[in-house]
Amino acid sequence: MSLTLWNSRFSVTLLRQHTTIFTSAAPITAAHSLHYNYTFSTNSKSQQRRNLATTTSNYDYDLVVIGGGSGGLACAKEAVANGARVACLDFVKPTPTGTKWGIGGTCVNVGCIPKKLMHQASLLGESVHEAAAYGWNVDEKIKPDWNKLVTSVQNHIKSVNWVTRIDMRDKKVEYINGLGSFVDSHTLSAKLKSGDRTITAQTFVIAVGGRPRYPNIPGAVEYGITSDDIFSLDHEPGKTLVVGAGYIGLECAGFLKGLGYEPTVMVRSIVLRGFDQQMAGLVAASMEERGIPFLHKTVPLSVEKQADGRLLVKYENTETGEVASDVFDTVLWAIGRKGLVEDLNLQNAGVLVQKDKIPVDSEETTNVPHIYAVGDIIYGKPELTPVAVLAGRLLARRLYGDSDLRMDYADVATTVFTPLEYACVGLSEEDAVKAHGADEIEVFHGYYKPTEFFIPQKSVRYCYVKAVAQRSGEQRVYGLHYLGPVAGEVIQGFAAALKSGLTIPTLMNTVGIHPTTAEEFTRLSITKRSGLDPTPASCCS
Ligand code: FAD
Ligand code: NA7
Repeated sequence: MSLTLWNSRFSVTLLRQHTTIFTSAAPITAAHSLHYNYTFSTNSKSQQRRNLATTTSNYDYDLVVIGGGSGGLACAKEAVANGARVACLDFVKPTPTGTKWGIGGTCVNVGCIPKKLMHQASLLGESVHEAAAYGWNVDEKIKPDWNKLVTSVQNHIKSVNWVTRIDMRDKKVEYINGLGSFVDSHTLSAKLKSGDRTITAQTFVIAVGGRPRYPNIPGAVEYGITSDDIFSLDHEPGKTLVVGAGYIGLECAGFLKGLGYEPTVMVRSIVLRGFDQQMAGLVAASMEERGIPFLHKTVPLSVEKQADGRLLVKYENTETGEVASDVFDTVLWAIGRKGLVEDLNLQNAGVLVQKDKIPVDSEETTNVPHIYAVGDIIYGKPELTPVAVLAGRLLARRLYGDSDLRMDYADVATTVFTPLEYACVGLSEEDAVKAHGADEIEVFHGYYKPTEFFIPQKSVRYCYVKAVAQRSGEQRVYGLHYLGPVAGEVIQGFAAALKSGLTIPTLMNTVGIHPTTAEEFTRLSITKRSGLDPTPASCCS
């Protein structure tokens, strides 16, 4: 008896397992798939791609993924699920201070996950103080234990590393703990603990991500640390200079302050480049209000270790030329990340590089047709885990499944986990004005007062939302910006609405959930153009 299969994705799985080629337009039978070779006879782009990805089995693998982080793992697992033979290489070079970690990449080990846990630890400290106002009897002298926090965070990370290894084994992705570099466009050399291994593949996906940059000044590498070290630091960071006012710099300064340390943020030019600058200003102001000093228009010149072990940092104001210095316990560089192209020997494969990143087309193909790239390593795209994951998964489906779906890099929501969190989706006000002209943009905005802030008398000064929209026509919403508690949770659903074509009338006809902070988006009525005061009289007006 033969089983008729109409599902072309399943058909492709059989194709991988039995290396047969068939027309997916016609129904096939399981018996056929085992015994007959079919002729490839379609012009569909996805099938041409799939054909190219698996034309011969002379290679060790159909696919080798270089990099076992968010994008690489998602791609490798999805490729196996669609029938490909896949190996995934991952290797972590230790930081200058010797920090290293396991499988899973940046997000799990030294990024999103430990960052969110430390942010949570810092918010909990705040909550304990608020609890007293709510009637809890709390010991006034509560203090965090840095080593205990680091141990808890690292234990969680190790458990995720372990689960990742098991998951790879269960899903039949061959894990190779080695540093990959191209010998030619179909051959990779993997540096393993046990020696070098040569691996060939029909297709490669480069998902090597990036690592923090160090400034080129005396003492930077010897005495400074980065986000790669902070989450496993074996001593309290103490008074910390955070150099860089991007996403990572502000987040690190935020949780360090919440944990009781003394961070200072050094800003070279502007805060949160690439984000809406009104919101960036409010984020910085909300941090300053909490006692985090910002050294504006300042760059570091040198770091020296004093006899007492503390770090003397000399710095310069770029506007006045004035040179000053201060002493810190820790200097944390958060000045951006560089793509890990160096070890790959991309010239051997003929892959082009642009500013230590890899340019790709809309299907994540590099200039070499059978070599792809996803995640932080690609040029000009958001450096975020869900972006890497979805791009990797969709690529695998296009290569080995029955899909033509491409990654949409537009309107990706994100959150900056500062003490008062900032989340956004879509265009900043300035980008909307640039794209459509100031006359065509209406900005609805308002300050608001979270109900739960009243009893502990928390500052509501910077709780603010705005919607950047088309002024006429259907009043399409181009961007949403939110500064306040649980920002990521608030903006996620609105991101789906925005991608679905949200308009101002729809937003205003949406009934809010009261009393929440997310409902503030449904209560927006004041435009910037009107000049009316966006400060609310009460929580429920
Ligand atoms: P990675 O996760 O970096 O994985 C690449 C892997 O490849 C690494 O393990 C690397 O060691 C390995 N590798 C490199 N070269 C080779 C080679 N030649 N051979 C073998 N292996 C190699 N994103 C969010 O969405 N939300 C957040 O809250 C967030 N917070 C962050 C906080 C911090 C402090 C940082 C640093 C990042 C944060 N990110 C966040 C960004 C997120 O971590 C990255 O976007 C994501 O990890 C990128 O995934 P990837 O697969 O491209 O690369
Ligand atoms: P970003 O967002 O690129 O920010 C880097 C910051 O560091 C930014 O404020 C820069 O100022 C500043 N910078 C850059 N070089 C220097 C030097 N040499 N000296 C002083 N200050 C400097 O990087 P992040 O690491 O915060 O985040 C990267 C991504 O990781 C982020 O998008 C998340 O998705 C995860 P500038 O504005 O250039 O003057």
